[in-house]
Amino acid sequence: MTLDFIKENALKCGFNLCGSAHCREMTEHKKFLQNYLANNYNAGLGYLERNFDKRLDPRALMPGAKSIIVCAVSHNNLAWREQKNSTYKIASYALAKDYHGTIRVMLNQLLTTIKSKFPEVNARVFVDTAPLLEKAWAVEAGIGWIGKNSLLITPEFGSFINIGEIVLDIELEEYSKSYTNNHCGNCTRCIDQCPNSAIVAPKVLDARRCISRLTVEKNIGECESDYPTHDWLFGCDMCQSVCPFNEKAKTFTNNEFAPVIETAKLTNQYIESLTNDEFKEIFKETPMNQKR
Ligand code: B12
Ligand code: SF4
Ligand code: SF4
Repeated sequence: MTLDFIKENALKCGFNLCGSAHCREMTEHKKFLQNYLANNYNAGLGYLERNFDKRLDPRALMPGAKSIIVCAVSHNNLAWREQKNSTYKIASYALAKDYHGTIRVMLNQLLTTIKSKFPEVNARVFVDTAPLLEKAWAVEAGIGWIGKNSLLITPEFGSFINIGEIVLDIELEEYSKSYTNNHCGNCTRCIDQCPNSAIVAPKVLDARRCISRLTVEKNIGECESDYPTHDWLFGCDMCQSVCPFNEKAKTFTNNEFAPVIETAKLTNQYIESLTNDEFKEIFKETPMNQKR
C-alpha cells in the first residue's frame, strides 16, 4: 500500500492531513510520562495512569500491529476570535458536532476503501479515547510538531485540529518522514497568556490548572483544584488563540466541522436564561452533551 494511495483516500474521506508510521515502542516518552504522573499533572484523570505500556506501544494495544495511519482534520471555525457578544466562552471544537463520532465514521470509511483493495488487512480505528500518544504519532507521521502549549501544530492548518488513527497488522510500502522541525523558536506567548499558568514548562501541562480539564471532564471531584475557569463554559482556546501559527491558518474545509451553534446568539442574558432542558436541546449534538 503506497502513501499516495492512503493520503489520496484520506482526503476523499474529509481529512485535511495524513501520514503513516511504523509501529514501535515510543521509549523516548517513557520518562516524560512517568514524571508527568509522578507530579500529578494528570489531575486525577485515572485513564492516563492505566494502560501505561499500551500508551507507549500500539503493539500492546493491538497485538500484531505493524503500522499506523494518522489523520488530522481542521475544526477551525474562528469562534476563538468571534465570541464577542458575551463574556462567556466556549472552545471552538465544542461548537461543532462531537468530533469523536464524525472522525470515527471518516476513519471507517477510509478503512473500507483500504480493505476493498487489501482484503487481508486487519485494523482498528482510534480517536481520542484510546491509550495512544496521538500527538506523538502525528509527529512521527510527519504531520506537524508539538508546540510549547503541548499541542500538535501543523504548518497549514495550525493547531485547531483533531486527530484519529488506523492501526493495521501489515507493513506499508512506505512511511512518512517524521516531522523533525519545531517552529516555536523563542516565542512563549502560550505560556505567558495561559490564564492559570498551566503550562509549567515548554510542552509540559499541569492539567490541575487547565481550564479545559476543569470544564470538560466529568470527574471534577477527583481534581482538587481551586483554579478559576475565567468564564470559559466548556474547554479553553487561550493557548491556541495567541499562537502565531493560528493567525493565518486555514479554516475548516469539511462541513461536518461547521459550527452547529450560532455564536452571535450567545449573549450573557441568553446563556443565563437557559433552563437545563433548553441547554441540552440546543447543545445536543456537541461535545457539551457528551461529557465524559
Ligand atoms: C488527556 C487529554 C487532555 C487533558 C490533559 C492534557 C495534557 N496535555 O496532558 C485535558 C483535559 C487538559 C486536555 C485538554 C485539551 N485537549 Co486533550 N487530550 C487528552 C488525550 C486524551 C491524552 C493526552 C495525553 O496523552 N496526555 C498525557 C501527557 C503525558 O501528555 P502530553 O501533555 O500531551 O505531553 C506530550 C508532549 O508534550 C510531549 N513532550 C513534552 N515534553 C517532552 C519531552 C520529551 C523528552 C519527549 C520525548 C516528549 C515530550 O510528549 C508528551 C507525551 O506525548 C489526547 C488524545 C490522545 N489519546 O492522545 C487529547 C488531545 C491531546 N486533546 C486535544 C485537544 C483539542 C484539547 C484542547 C485543545 C481542547 C480545548 N479546546 O479545550 C485542550 C488543550 C489543552 C492543552 N494545552 O494541551 C487534541 C489535540 C489536538 C492538537 N492540535 O494537538 C487531542 C489529540 C484529541 C484528539 N484526538 O483530537 N486534553
Ligand atoms: S487550554 Fe487554557 S487553561 Fe489549558 S493550558 Fe491552554 S490556555 Fe491554559
Ligand atoms: S504560542 Fe508560540 S510557543 Fe506557544 S505553541 Fe504557538 S508558536 Fe509555540
